[in-house]
Amino acid sequence: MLRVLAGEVLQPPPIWIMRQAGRYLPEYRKLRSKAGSFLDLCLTPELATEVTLQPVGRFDFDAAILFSDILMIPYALGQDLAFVEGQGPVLGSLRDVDELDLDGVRANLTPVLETVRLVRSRLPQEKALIGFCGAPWTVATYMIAGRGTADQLPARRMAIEAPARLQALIHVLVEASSRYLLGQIEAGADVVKIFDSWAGVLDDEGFERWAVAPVRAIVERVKAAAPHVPVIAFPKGAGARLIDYAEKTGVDAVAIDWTMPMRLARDMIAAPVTLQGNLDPLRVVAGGAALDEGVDAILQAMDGFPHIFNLGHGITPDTPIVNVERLVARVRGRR
Ligand code: 1CP
Repeated sequence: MLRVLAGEVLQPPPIWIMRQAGRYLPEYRKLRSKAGSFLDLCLTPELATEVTLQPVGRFDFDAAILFSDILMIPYALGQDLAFVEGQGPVLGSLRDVDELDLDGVRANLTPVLETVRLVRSRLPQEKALIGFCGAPWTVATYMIAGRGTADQLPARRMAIEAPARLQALIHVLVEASSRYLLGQIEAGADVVKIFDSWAGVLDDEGFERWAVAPVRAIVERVKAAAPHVPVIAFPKGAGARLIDYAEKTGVDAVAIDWTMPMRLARDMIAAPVTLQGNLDPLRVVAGGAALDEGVDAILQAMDGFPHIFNLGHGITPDTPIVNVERLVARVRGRR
């Protein structure tokens, strides 16, 4: 995967999948029920390490991704956080931005950095370890709404009605995310990924200000301290705005969601970057011909280009394991 991130074309491409550790795996469900809360799981290095390694052991993926969550940053900054069964994340009301404690990043996320260290020490050398954080905009949407919403209306309203307040929050998140990613790199992450799952709900001006600029600021910070570590960004729903996203942010790779044809992304993106993606997760739920055809179309579109195979968003809990096996075999040309 590191070779492809450096621009090399490999056949077959490396493969990992978003949310590869999670509820579709029986071994995850078992460990999760023992761990107590999801937050406890993320903050217990021994357990988080095991969960991180589970899918790599089972499917022989080319990379492991740290088991944690993008909402660990608000937690570390002092905002109350709980993951409520059947409901998802619930955050306490957002205090004055000045009360968010940047020193909390290193202080409260020490166990997560310890997980990175443990995973790197147990992961086979030829597999990459991906560290990650949420992009400031996406993390802000949860901090502002206090939960997941269908359209992130509360944050979008703030972006338009109170941009100075949002800017202050984004500023804190850029700083927190930069420190957090550098901590993960120090602990052994080979690659870092910035998840901007809600980039697509912004208008054009908003996209520049809230999605592009903060990610560029983080990339600059990371590259200044760790120039050799590749950065992947996932600006979900960016659509036509992918054209100069990589150039403007300075990332090494862009993860593409399933709504964007890979051939279009390949031809449209101006910078010479690696593309990751982008099978519709529902094709893995369905399996059979729907899966095979989806895989083949992506492989064909990316033939001759630096490509990391992945889904266009996270794998869903109802995905049959046999379909994941079929996916990996198909990508590697064994089915
Ligand atoms: O009880 C459980 O098992 C909780 C389910 C769960 C899991 C498995 C949550 C709660 N987070 C995670 C892990 C997670 N989250 C990883 C681990 C590594 C992996 O295997 O991929 C990663 C990278 C994330 C990142 C994440 N969390 C994103 C960005 C990527 C994406 O999927 O768009 C987002 C938006 C979140 C927020 C979040 N955390 C959890 C949930 C259910 C949600 C979505 C909330 C919502 O919008 O409704």
